[in-house]
Amino acid sequence: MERTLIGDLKDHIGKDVTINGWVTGVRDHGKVAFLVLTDRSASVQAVASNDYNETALPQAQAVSDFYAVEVTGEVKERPEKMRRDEVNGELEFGIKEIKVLNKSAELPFDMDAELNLDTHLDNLPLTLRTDKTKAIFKVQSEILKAYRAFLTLNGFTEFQAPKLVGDDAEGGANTFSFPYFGDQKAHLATSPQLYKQIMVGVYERVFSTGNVFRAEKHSTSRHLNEYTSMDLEMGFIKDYKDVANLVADLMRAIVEHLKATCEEEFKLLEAELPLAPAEFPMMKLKEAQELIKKETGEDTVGEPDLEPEHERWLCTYANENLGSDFIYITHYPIEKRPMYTFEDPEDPGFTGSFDLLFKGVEIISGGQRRHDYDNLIEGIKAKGLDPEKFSYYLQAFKYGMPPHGGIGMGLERLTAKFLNIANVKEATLFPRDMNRIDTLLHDNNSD
Ligand code: AMO
Repeated sequence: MERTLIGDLKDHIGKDVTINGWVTGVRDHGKVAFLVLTDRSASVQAVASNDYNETALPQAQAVSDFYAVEVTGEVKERPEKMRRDEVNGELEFGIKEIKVLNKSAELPFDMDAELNLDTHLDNLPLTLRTDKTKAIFKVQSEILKAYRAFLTLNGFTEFQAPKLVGDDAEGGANTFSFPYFGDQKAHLATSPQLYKQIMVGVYERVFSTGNVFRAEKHSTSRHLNEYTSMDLEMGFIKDYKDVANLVADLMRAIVEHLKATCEEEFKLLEAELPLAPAEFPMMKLKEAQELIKKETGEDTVGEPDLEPEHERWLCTYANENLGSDFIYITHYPIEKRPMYTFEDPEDPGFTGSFDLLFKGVEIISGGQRRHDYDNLIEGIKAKGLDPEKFSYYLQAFKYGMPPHGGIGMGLERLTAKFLNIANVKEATLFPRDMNRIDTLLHDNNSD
C-alpha cells in the first residue's frame, strides 16, 4: 500500500492506510498498547488490541522509542471526550500490522529530561530529535527562508562565496591557515566581505548565506569558531541609513514570517516575538555612551566600542523606553572598524557604520564602504596592510564601483536571541568551539 503522511490521515477516516515513521511513545497496558507514531508531517496515537487484531498487539509490544516502522491500520475518528490536542487529537490509528524497518538501541536518557550542554552536544545525533531542539532548528530554517524571500523580492541576487581564500578576507581577523599546494598557504574565509563587494559591481544587490570560520580563542556564550554568516550588499546608496532602513524592513519581514509559520515552536520554547517597530531606534556610539553615563553613572564616553554589559543595558533601555527590541548604534571610530569602512564626511574620524543590537547582543555589523579606489587604498594602508595583497579585490574599484554598503549577520546568534536561548551553541546544529569539533578535543588550547 502506498504511504500516507500522518498529517493527511484526516482525509482517510474509515479506511485502511499505511504510514511510515518513528515510534515516539509507548504505553503497554497488557491487553492494549498505545504507540505514538511520528513522521515529518505530524504525530498520531495508534492503538493495538486483541479486540481489534491479534497479531498487532505483540508487534506493538515488541517496539520501543525510535524504532523506524511501517504500520498499516485503520484511521478512526476518536470520541470527543477522549481527544488530546498534541497528537492529532481527533484521530486514532487502529494498528493491523507493524513492519519494523529498523530497530533503535535503548536510549541513554529520557528524551524529556533537561540535559546539561555537554551531554546534549555529546549526543547530538539523538538530542537533535527532541521536540525542543527540533523547534529551534525549524525556527532557524524559517529565518533563512524569510531572509531569502525578502531579499529576492527586493532585487537581490544570491551568490555563493568561496570558503578557501588566498589571504584574510577581512584584512586582520584571525584565520585558520593551512598548507595549500607546493609551499603555498591558504586560509578559511572569515567572511564573504571582499567577494560581496566585488559582486555589487556585477548585480548591484547581492546576498549570500554560508559558513565562515574564526580562529578566535573566545570561550563565551556568543562565540563560535564556525558560524553561518548571512550577508548582503547593495549599490547606489546615499549613506549607511539606506542599508539600516532596508535591514529594519528585513527584520520585520522575518518577524512576520515567524509569526505566520512558527507559532507552535515559540509556544513550546516559551518565547515571544520581539518588538519590531516601524522605525528602529538609532544612536551614535557617543550618544549611547552619554546616555549610559547619565542613567547609570558609568563613564565610557570616548571608548572605541561597547562592553557586552552596556550592549545589554542599551537593549533593556530600548525595550522599556523606545518600544523596540532592536537598536542601531552607529559611528564607531575609524580605528575600530575594518579597512573598507567609509568615513562619515560629516563626522570626521567616525564611520558610516553600525551594529544592530537585539535583546542584549550584537547580531549585525555593517555600514557604508569605501567605493573610491584611492580612498580604499588609503584605508588599507591606514590599517598597516599591503594593498598589493588586495590587488585582486581592488580591480573592482577601478571600474565604476557605486557607493555601496551592506551587513553581515550571524544566523545562530539571531536564532538564539529570537528564542531567548542563553548559549549560542544551543542554536547551532553542530557547534565548533575551542574544545569541541563534534567530540571533545584534548590539549588544543594549551597556548
Ligand atoms: P563581524 O565580524 O562583526 O562583521 O560579524 C558580523 C556578525 O556575525 C556574527 N558573528 C559571530 N557569530 C558567532 N560566533 C562568532 N565568533 C561571530 N563573529 C561574528 C555576529 C556579528 O554581528 N564583514 C563584516 C560584516 C559587514 O560589514 O558586512 C563582519 O563579518 O552576529
